[in-house]
Amino acid sequence: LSSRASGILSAFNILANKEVDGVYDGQWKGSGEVVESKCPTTGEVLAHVKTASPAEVSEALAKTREAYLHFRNVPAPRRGELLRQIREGLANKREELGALVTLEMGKIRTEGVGEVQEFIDICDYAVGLSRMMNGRVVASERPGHSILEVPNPLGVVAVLSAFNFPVAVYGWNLALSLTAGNGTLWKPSPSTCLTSIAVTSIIAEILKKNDLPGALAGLVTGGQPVGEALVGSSKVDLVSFTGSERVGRVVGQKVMSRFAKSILELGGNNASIVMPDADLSLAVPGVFFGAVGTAGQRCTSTRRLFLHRQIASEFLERLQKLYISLKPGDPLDSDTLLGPLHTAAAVGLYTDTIEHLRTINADILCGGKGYDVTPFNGGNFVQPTIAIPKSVDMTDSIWSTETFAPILNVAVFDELDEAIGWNNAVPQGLSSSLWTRDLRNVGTWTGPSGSDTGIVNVNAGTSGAEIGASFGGNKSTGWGRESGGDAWKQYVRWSACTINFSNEAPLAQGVNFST
Ligand code: UN1
Repeated sequence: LSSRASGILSAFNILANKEVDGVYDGQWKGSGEVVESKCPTTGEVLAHVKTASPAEVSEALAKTREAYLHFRNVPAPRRGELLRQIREGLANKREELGALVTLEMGKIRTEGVGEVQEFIDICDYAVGLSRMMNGRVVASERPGHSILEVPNPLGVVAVLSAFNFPVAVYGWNLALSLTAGNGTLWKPSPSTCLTSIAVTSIIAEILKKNDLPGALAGLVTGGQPVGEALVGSSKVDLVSFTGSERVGRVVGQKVMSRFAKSILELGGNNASIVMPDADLSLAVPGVFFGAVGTAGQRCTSTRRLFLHRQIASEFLERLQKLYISLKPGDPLDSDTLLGPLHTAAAVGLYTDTIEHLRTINADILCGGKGYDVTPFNGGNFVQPTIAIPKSVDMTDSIWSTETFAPILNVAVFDELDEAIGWNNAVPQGLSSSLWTRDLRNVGTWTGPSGSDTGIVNVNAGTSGAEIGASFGGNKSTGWGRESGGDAWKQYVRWSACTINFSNEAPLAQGVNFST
């Protein structure tokens, strides 16, 4: 193994090319299929991970349920104190964990560390929340009666997360789930097992110090069979799934068929709209980061760009300059802005989409292929691409399909309403952004005839949301909400409790049932 990799792995006691346990339920184990963790930058195998066997998945589920039965009686502010310690544990390893994300996922260093920061931030949020998870008192129509809306811990939350945010998405879910008094079982993407093992080991240590069962934050690595076992299990009360629309459709239906709860974070197909009055010195770099940051592998990445005719050519000229200045590099180097795609399969999807752009005679302004020279042989590097398809019919697959790669499709408009129509005309509804200095445009954009996405920005790009607001999308993105805002309300069971403290027992609505 390269020294580049082994130093990073040693911070988490992961030994080069040794088999690593990929299951934690209070104890580390793993006797299922062995999967490789591969570095997307160099192609080298970082480690072999022993994933969960079917028996280990059921055992972990039973242990997480048991842990919940204990933990639900721990007062919420004490649960908050646990979150505070987890926050400290993560902050102590921020740089190391960020580097591991970069090594295993391929995103650049500042984004790897930024993702750990999101987990830290949501822990801070959860500490406060632990003293504010309030129900309410409702006015009863009957004398001597109170109605209380009470949140109680829900049970077991299964978190199925994706490769592109191997730390933050679990963090959002775990922080709320723990604060709400639940047990959580995590199935990460099979291609980012090492990161999930490192995160789990940090949390396990803190649970141990607090005499709490490790299965409160359990881990089952593995592929589709592990996911299916969790989604189908009557022992799981809430499934939080991040991934493709195709898989999300199956997950949603399965969970619904047993009347459990789900949070779905599926595809994004996010647009930026630039008005003629926009400050281009903000808008150009904003779109650049949105489209090229994380090599276009965020759910929130900018995939569609709608430019007002008056500024279109100037905007594209300035944007292309930034694209051309990009050099692929080792994402561990602090001056690299463009790392590799996560897998070779992702390069295939990129190539297919470029091929499609060529067959429909799109104008490819820059990019459109791999690099002749890359930092390491074997890395999944592709050139960020700007294309102008001939058609602006958003139902064409080039516009309506999400390709998880740095490809930005551009169209030119004359009226804001037309651009908003395009923004809303795709199945997905995660994020969108408008660049303007005109207050009237802002009102239209954020109002009833405006953008229909779950995240609606003004003079800020489509990606890079903070944890304080709830994160999620509408329509085929799945309507899920995680992280801040009111998202915590999904991680509890709600009961309306009517308490009669009078000496009479009147019926509601004045119904008379006396003999
Ligand atoms: C994702 O792409 O799955 O808003 C999550 C952002 C990040 C999270 C993205 N805070 O881009």
